[in-house]
Amino acid sequence: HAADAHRTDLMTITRFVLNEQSKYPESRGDFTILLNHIVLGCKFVCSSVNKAGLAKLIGLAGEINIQASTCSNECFGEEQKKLDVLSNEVFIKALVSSGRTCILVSEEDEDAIIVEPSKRGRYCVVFDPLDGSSNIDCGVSIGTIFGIYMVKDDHEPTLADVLQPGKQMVAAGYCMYGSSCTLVLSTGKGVNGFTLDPSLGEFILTHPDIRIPKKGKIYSVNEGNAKNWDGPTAKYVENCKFPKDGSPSKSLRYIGSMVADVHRTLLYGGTFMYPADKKSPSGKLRVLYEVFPMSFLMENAGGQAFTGKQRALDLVPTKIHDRSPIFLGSYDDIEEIKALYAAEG
Ligand code: AHM
Ligand code: MG
Repeated sequence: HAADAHRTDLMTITRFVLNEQSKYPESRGDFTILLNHIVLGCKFVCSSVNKAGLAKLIGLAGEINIQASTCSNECFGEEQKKLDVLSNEVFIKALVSSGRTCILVSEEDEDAIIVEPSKRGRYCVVFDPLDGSSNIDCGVSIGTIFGIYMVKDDHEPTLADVLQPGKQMVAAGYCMYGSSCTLVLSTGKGVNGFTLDPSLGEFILTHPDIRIPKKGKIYSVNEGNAKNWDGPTAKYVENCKFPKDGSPSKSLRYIGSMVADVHRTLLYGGTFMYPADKKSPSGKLRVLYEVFPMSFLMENAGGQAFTGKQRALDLVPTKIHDRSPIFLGSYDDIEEIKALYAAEG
């Protein structure tokens, strides 16, 4: 039985990537090692996110204990680090110690991190260690987003190595800390999803070859910004609610965590948008570590990603924290948005 075989012949993320990389004779296993360090970061953040509510309670108990001086400072004395700061530190340390990176860009750090020469490798990693900050304190899904570039020779790393169009990425993915912990990855040939089995501490292939439905029934956008939208965005959302061709109106779903909203879009189809508006002419989301990785995944799953002007993966960032409007999702739905922008001129 196929189902039985799966139960005893586990396809872990490491095994999956090793299989993939073995098709390239020049592969030296560096990518697998890098990915293992990213996976370690994801597992750590997952466990911290799961304990976050509990940690507050333990913190309270700690104060009582400290008064009774039964507990050392080590357990409770230090004020708890914010989850996003903690996640950033964990990822930076994991990436540097992999010995496979040369430059890192994190949403949490203003400047890029140039890895010290003795720990350098060929990969550049851009990441948002914990995205969806407004959802952290209420236990709603949040996630980590990452994109990976590769440098060809071992020149001194510079910003030019990461200020590259998204289509040059060699891999991208995200990890969602939700009802389960799910890691979605593309190395440029399709998209695969892995779920953390907490009893094994391993990500197991649960969503092989994810293909986004060609057309969807959902749209996802912060409609509170509608008064500042441009014409094509307003018209598209109007069409979702009051279709002119007799088709049923679409459902609105918006979590406010890009990872969760994009994950749903990948699996169920439809559109996710963070458009430009009069107040933020470049939208909100960051090109390098939000727009690019998600656009890379969308295209690899058969969908599209559009900025309102061009294919998102063709953008050339000029600064590491650049922003861009983004419309991504099902192929046909993004075609509709592109047509509205084309009509606008
Ligand atoms: P953050 O980096 O402060 O968490 O902001 C990014 C998040 C995305 O996850 C999400 O798509 C978007 O902000 C939601 O923004 P808004 O609250 O304006 O709708
Ligand atoms: Mg973010």
